[in-house]
Amino acid sequence: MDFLERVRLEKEQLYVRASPGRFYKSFSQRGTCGVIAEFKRRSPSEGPLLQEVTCGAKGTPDDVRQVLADYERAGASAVSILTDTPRFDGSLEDLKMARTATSLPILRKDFIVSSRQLCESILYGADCVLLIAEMLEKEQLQKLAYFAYELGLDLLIELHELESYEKLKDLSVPYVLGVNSRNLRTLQVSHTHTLEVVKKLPSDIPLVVESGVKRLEDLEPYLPYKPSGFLIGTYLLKSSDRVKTLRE
Ligand code: IGP
Repeated sequence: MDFLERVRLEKEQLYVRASPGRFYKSFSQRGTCGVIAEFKRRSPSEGPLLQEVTCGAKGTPDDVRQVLADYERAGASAVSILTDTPRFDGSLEDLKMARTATSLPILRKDFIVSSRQLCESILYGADCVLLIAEMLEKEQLQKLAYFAYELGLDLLIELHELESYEKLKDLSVPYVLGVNSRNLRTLQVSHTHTLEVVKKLPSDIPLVVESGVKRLEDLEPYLPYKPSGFLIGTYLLKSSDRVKTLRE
């Protein structure tokens, strides 16, 4: 082996990613039912969300700190930070603040279409990114998934329609599958729909149920299918006692 070949081998060993990260590990087991607790300032369907819950100045990065402290205290397994500005009033500054505020794994929640957004996610401290199957062509979805994995980001890949699972079948990087109860084309939520999708998906892949939880009973129908977790935002943000709500 000549000098250059030796160096190349050494570098390849150094930079090839050996295993998935903390986010993935927290949700890799079906039936553990951990919670990904979400921080978002507003949502297209609900409007502003923080006004009822913060006591200090609103719209400052400090909101993130307060809310995440509650989530951590209540035993969330991970947090999700909305960074989209036009629809959710979020920003990368919120992600940066989140990184200093919690040691829990952080999901960057945004509409990711470019590898530059993946680089940003790393720089601002995310452990994991969301990719939306219905929003991306199969080729683009796979390209972004491989690149994210190479960068050291874990993946939550979400779908609403069962048919979108076709785009993921030959993906060889590890990921957590999210089933979103909200149809992002219409913003309508249907748990009946999600339950049908969950029933038809393989029972051994890491799976998180997302959106539209308005009361604890909304979670019950899913329990026989042993999800790895639930992603909950609005219900927690609007609750007058987030710690108590999450502990229940
Ligand atoms: C949280 P809710 O209904 O509990 O606030 O939902 C989360 O699932 C939702 O914010 C979400 C989302 C998304 C937002 C799921 N997938 C994609 C923006 C983009």
